[in-house]
Amino acid sequence: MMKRTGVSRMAISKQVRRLRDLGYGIEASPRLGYRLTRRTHLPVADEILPALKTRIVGRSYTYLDSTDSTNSFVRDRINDLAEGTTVVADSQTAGRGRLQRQWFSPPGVNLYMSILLKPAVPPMLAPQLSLVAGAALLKAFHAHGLDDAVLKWPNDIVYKGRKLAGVLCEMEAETDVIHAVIIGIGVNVNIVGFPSELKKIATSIRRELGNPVSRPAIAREILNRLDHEYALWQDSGLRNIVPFINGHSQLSGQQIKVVLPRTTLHGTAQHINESGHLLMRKEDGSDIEISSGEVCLCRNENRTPGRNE
Ligand code: BT5
Repeated sequence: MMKRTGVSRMAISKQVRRLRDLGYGIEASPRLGYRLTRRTHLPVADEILPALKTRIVGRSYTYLDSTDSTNSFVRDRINDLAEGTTVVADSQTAGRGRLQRQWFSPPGVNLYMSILLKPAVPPMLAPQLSLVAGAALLKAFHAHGLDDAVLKWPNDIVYKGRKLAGVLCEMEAETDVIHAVIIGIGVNVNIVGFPSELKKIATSIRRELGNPVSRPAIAREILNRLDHEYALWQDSGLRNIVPFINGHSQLSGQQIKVVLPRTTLHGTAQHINESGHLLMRKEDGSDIEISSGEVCLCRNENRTPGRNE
């Protein structure tokens, strides 16, 4: 092997040690060489990069055993990292959701990843990237047999009423220039035991399909699809993305409550428009465009009709 590859025996055995540490099974036979007996289920670079067909996403790839938050890891290094840099961790000690909420991030079971993008668009368009990521996630899940996965505007992927994945889009910008957008994606892949506060509201791919799935396979699918949706968005904004999302939107036609900083609105969710905003029909029949906010389905709520809190 040494003669064929020009790589020294020491260099090979160092790589073999590294791969074994990552969980690969490698048998060594004197004179014959090495044989791969078991792949790893970790989303390490060796499992991801050979299968990426991307233009930008995953151009640089870092795998971490553990970090506080992959979004924070990228944010602390924005100026040194190229567009497309992808950071994936096996666990997070301070995984974040929106508005300082926590993202439950235990080791060995899920995907926690952040992708750095540097789009040349005005900062007001950056929130659209949540929907770009949402479309990529939906397509990845549909391709893995989760046909009923839907998007709960603006950033949740929900399966039969339970949250399967979340997107946290963070931006570094000045008034009219984006320095970077970090797309954080958390996916419940093989977790089956949730803490009590999440039991009724969360699910995982494994719970829904009934068998464990390969984290690298899901990661590859998401990254390939994200690259494609990002290219589409750079070409034509959300025009060619929202029709797909509207076809898989949990909220369409539902009674909803939108919690805004100063008020709460009630109405019926309509479609998501090409700006990425949610249209809601109020009880007086007028439509209002919602650009951000917390949305709750009102199905089981008792409330006085015609009142906006
Ligand atoms: C989100 O926030 O849904 C965005 C989650 C993004 C997580 C990724 S992981 C990689 C990257 N690095 C980070 O630090 N974050 C990103 P939000 O819509 O605010 O939802 C948060 C709420 O979801 C929590 O308050 C819980 O109710 C619930 N939750 C927490 N962990 C969950 C989990 N693993 N699965 C389902 N629901 C969860």
